[in-house]
Amino acid sequence: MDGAQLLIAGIGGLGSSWALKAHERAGNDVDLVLVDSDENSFSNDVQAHIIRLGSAEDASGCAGLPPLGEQRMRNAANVTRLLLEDVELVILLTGLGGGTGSGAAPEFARQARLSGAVVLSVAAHPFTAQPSRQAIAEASLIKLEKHSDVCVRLSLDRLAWQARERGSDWRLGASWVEELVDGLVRTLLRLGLINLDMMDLKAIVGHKGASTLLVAQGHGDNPQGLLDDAMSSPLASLKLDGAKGCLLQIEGGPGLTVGQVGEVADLFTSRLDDDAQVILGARVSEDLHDRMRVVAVVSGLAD
Ligand SMILES: Nc1nc2c(ncn2[C@@H]2O[C@H](COP(=O)(O)OP(=O)(O)OP(=O)(O)O)[C@@H](O)[C@H]2O)c(=O)[nH]1
Ligand SMILES: [Mg+2]
Repeated sequence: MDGAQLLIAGIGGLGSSWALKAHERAGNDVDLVLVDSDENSFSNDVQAHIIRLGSAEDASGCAGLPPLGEQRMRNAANVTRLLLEDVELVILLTGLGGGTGSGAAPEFARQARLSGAVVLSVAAHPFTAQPSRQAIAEASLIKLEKHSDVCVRLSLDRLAWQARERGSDWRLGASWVEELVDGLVRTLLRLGLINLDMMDLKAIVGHKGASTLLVAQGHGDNPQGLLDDAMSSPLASLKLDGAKGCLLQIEGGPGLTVGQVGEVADLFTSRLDDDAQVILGARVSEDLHDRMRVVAVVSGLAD
């Protein structure tokens, strides 16, 4: 799609660190905003918009108080309005359970939708060993879901487990989040063989019910492996059965064939409702060689 305005928004400490990483990969065609009350989230050498929630004197977070985070976000509405003016899609990343992300993320999403953007949120849920943070997260998630077109819930337990498997730090090694954002950006920003655009995305997220995002990478000859990879992502729950809508972007190297695209599409859509609306896009990326990447937005799921 030509000229779509995409914004990656990182809210709170964890959200900001993810957003920075994701933006590094997605490149400069995409805008980045970091929203936090903790100065540590804003490294100086980065081209990001910054929204500071709070004064420099108490610049160390909202101390687990979501109402404070929410109030400060509301107070920043004038700044946010300017930032969001031409934005068509917001990819919002946050970790729930603290004060800033839990309070400010739903309010940011609300403001973004008011300004006409589609909002895709990825929210990390705290470790099960942190019950008070879990309670904060649950309350916040209800609001974030309400104000997002798609809200994906990530489990930190599963992320940590997966990072251990890969031998990386769970906090920095959230490569799954980076891949997801990168895939979405590629899907919506760059032209493909079969072009997908914001209208397609809007059509899919317009279905009633819950929705989720999937991302997978694998070998072009092994569609089942791609699906398995998508299903092993650190989402808290994934039940695709009966979904009413699916936007599917399939990306492969120069050798990508129509047959391969069809095979992957069949497999990914086999569990959807018989009458599901499926919108398919495909593109060739030199850097993928014999690998394939799939990004899917699935909607109309049972709540
Ligand atoms: N165990 C552990 N969990 C963390 C750590 N950092 C973040 N988390 C988890 O990630 C969630 C969100 O944390 P942050 O992004 O730091 O919170 P915040 O939005 O900045 O909120 P405040 O700092 O309270 O204003 C928390 O609820 C924790 O579950 C950490 O260093 N150790
Ligand atoms: Mg913090």
